[in-house]
Amino acid sequence: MVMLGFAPFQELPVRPSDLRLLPICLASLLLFGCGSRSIFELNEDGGSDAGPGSDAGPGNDAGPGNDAGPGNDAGPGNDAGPGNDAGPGNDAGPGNDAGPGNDAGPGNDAGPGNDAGPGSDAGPGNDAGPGSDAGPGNDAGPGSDAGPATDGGCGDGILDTGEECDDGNLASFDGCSSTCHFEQSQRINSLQLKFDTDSVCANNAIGGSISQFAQGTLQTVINGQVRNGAISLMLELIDPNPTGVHQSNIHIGVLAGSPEQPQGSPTYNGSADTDWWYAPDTNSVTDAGAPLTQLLGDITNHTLTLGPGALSMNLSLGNGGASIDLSNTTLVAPIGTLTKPKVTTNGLPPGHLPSEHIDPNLKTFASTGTGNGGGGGPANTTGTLCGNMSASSLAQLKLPAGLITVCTNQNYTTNNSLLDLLVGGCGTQLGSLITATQPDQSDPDAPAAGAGAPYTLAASNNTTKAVDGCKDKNGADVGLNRCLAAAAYSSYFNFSTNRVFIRH
Ligand SMILES: [Ca+2]
Ligand SMILES: [Ca+2]
Repeated sequence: MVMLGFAPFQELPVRPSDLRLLPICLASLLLFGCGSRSIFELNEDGGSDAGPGSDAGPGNDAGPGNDAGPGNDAGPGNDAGPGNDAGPGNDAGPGNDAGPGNDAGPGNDAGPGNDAGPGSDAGPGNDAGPGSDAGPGNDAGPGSDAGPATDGGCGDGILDTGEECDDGNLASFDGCSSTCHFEQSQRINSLQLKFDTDSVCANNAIGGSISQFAQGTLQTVINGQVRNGAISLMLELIDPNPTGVHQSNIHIGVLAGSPEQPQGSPTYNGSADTDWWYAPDTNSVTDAGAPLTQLLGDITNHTLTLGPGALSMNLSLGNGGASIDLSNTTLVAPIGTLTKPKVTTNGLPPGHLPSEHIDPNLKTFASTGTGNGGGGGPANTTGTLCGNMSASSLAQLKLPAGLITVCTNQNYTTNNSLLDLLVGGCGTQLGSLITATQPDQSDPDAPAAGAGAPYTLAASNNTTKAVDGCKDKNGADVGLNRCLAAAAYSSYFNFSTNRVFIRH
C-alpha cells in the first residue's frame, strides 16, 4: 500500500476493520492528508492534530499529547513550541500559557504554575521574571507584586507585606528604617517657661528667679526661636511603635536640628510644622545618623514618659546661642491622635517622599503634649519637661544688649552670661526682673567639686560681674571649672510636639 510516501503506514499490519475505513481515509487525504489519530493512534509531523498523540509538527494540537511544534496546543500535554498553550501542561515556548503548568517562556501566564519568563503572571506561582505578578507567589523580578507574599524583601523599593515603608535602601534615619519601619520623630513646637513647680517637676530654680515683669519677655524670645526653627529639639523613636498605645523600654533619641527650607516651599512655621523636613545637627548624630543621646522611656495608656537622663537643648537670648546641657531630665506627654503621614506631591516639605513608599494605610501619632489636639499655644501645651541646666553651659549663653540696659543694679555687658545674671540678679527702677539665685542641683554624671553640692557661686570682680568663684557644701573654695560642670539649676517647661521628618 504505497500511498504518497507515508512510510509508517507501510510497516503497520493492516486489519480488515481498518481496510473498511480506507476509502474514507483516501477521500480525506485529498482534502486534508490522512492523519487522524482517533483512527490510527499515530504521531504526525505536520498539520493540525485533534488526537491524543504527540505532535512534532507546526499545526495546532487540540489533543492531550505533547506538542513540540509552533502551533497552539489546547490539550493537556506539554508544549515546547512558540504557540499559545491553553492546557495544563508545561509550556517552555514563548507563547501565552493559560493553563496551570509552569511556563518558562516569555509569554504571559495566567495559570497557577511558576513563570520564569518576563511575562506577567496573574496566577499564584512564583515569578522570577520582570513582569508584574498579581498572585500570592514570590516575585523576585522588578515588576510590581500585588500579592501577599514578600517580594525581594526590605530595601527593594517595593512596599511588601509586613513593611510600613520601603525607600529602596537598608539605611535607617532617613524616614524609613533598615527594617522598613516608619521612623517616628517629633519636634518640640511649643516650649513654655514655667515659674512654679508641680508633682513631676518639684524644683524650678530658673523659673523661680524670673519675676513677673520678665516672664512675658523671655517667653516671647523663646516663642520666636521655636517658630523660626532656632530651637529645634527633636525626639526620634528608635523602636517602632506608630500606634503609641503601650510599649515598655523604648529607646528615644534626643537631638537638635534645623528645618530644611528649599526654595518654592510653603512658608516655614516651626509652631505648626507637621511632617516638615529637618536635618539633624552633625554633633547630635553619628555618621550614620543615629542620635548620640538616647533616653529610655515607656508609653502607657497613651502617655509617653521619658528619662530621667541627660540631653542638650539649643537656647539663645538674642546674643548668640548655646547648647544647654540638662541632667536628670524627664519628659511626660500625652500622645495625640493618629494620622496618616503626609506625602509630598511636589518634592517639597512638608510630607514624606513618594519614593519612600509609605503604607497608605499607616497611621502614626501626629503630636504629643497637645491638650485638645490643637497645639501651639500655652493652653494646649500639656507636656512636661524638667531638667537641671548645667552652670557651665549657662555660662556660655551671652546676654543681649536690650536686657543689660534695664539691669540698673549691675553693670552687665554683652560679655556677661546668663549664669552671671542668675548669680548677680537684675534689678530695675521698677523692681526686680531676675532674683539672684544659686544652683540648687548637681549633675550625677559630673565629678563632685570638693565635698560636693550644694555649691555657692560668686562674682568678686565688680567690673566684670563674671562668676569667678565657687564654694562646696562646706564653704570651702573649690576649682571653678569642676564646680561649674557639676552645679546645675532646676528648670520646668511645658511642651508639645509635632511629627516631623528627620532626613539624615
Ligand atoms: Ca520591599
Ligand atoms: Ca531607609
